[in-house]
Amino acid sequence: MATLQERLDELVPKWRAERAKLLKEKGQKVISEVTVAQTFGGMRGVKGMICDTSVVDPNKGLFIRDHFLLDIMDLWPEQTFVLLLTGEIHERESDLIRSFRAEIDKRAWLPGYVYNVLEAMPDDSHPMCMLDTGILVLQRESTFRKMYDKGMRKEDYWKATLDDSLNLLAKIPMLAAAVYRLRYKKGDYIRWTSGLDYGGNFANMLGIPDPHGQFAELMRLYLHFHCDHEGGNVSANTCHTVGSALSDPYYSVSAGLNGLAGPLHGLANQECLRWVLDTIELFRGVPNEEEIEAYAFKTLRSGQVIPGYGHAVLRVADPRFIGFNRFGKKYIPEDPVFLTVDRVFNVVPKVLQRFSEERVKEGKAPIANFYPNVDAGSGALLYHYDMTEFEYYTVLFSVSRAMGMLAQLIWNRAVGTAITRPKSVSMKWLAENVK
Ligand code: HAX
Repeated sequence: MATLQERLDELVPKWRAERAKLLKEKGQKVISEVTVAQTFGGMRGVKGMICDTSVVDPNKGLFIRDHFLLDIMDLWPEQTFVLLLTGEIHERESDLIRSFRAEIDKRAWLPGYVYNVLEAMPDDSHPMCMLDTGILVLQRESTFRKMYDKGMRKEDYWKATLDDSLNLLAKIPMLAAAVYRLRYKKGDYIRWTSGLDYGGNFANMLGIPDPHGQFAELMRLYLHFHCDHEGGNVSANTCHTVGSALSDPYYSVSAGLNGLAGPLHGLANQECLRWVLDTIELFRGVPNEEEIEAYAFKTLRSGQVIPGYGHAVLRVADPRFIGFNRFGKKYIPEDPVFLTVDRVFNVVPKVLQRFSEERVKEGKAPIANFYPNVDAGSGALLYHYDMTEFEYYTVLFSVSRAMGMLAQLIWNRAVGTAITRPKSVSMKWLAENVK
């Protein structure tokens, strides 16, 4: 039976040859320049790192390897991870996916000390803090660290990284489900079920009643959609930077997820639902378009952002938002929260455009993108299935994003990218040197 490890044994030498060819033929060519504004502007648009797992086209959205997200909506998370890593779509019941699932089954257990640490945390800890702490305490299990200490060869770094990654892929959903059940007092932990698919297992361990299997379907879609968004976003970039120092995947992924926990990044999904529910509460039911417009302007004029709208790279409605919207229209078209999200989508882009024009008149930067991002609609779906604890939503995002971060780490170790160390400059240097 072909395994993921065996397939990578075949692919890694090809990637290395491709890298060597690119560096030999084009190593000294220029692909980007940097303005003073970009040094203050989060390096937006500066091309300065490599990532093969996915690409975000500003005018289309996410491509996983070369596949547009909405063309591969029916992939299950185990297929998604294999696609991120190998660039290949393997059928759900292919030998490779079945052996991958068996590999995850074998590794899906959590040491007792992880539960002890979680249970010792304060009752009001943020679930993201619990998840990231759980991943960090698992670090003692790292194969990479053990092999490195024994003098592992550089060419083999990716193999130990893959081993850690498979363990993390198996353990993170368990850990995330344990955080949910403990933090929200849902009763006993629910263990992993051998033979059940990855998304189905996660849904099952959360323990949300799911008589028609729709919540499991939502989890598969959720894990697929949030998996990766190229290399420069805060979480992927942090994970990459920490990993570039040869910190093992436990340190690297935990660090990346700490970045995902910021409200301008993954935490926006909890903020979004809160904003939508506030409108429903304020207007005592699904608000009409005028009411949404008034509330949106009020939010903006009080100096806050409208969560779930805008993006650092995208300039169109995020296909992940569109995909979740399709799920909602199929299964819960009459749900009031879903209806509100849909109505917000009709109104907020126009509001942001008008607000942006006002900003420009006042000499401020325009808002670059008026459209919804991934976080604008997913909360309404979760809420419908009775997962009402919004602080938990970024944990779901994390279970998925770990796939992309791990695939990127393995790829970087396989190809051999260097420790990250861009050059910073001081304000004095800019003042004196930029003519
Ligand atoms: N509401 C109000 N103002 C907004 C805005 C929004 N939704 N989106 C952008 N702006 C403002 C920015 O705050 C910025 O204002 P200042 O110059 O006063 O600082 C100005 O418009 C220009 O910003 P931009 O170039 O359009 O956007 P950035 O690349 O700087 O920021 C953000 C991208 C996603 C951080 C931004 O659009 C935002 O804050 N959106 C709301 C939060 C959100 O939805 N975050 C999740 C993004 C997706 C993600 O990473 N998920 O994990």
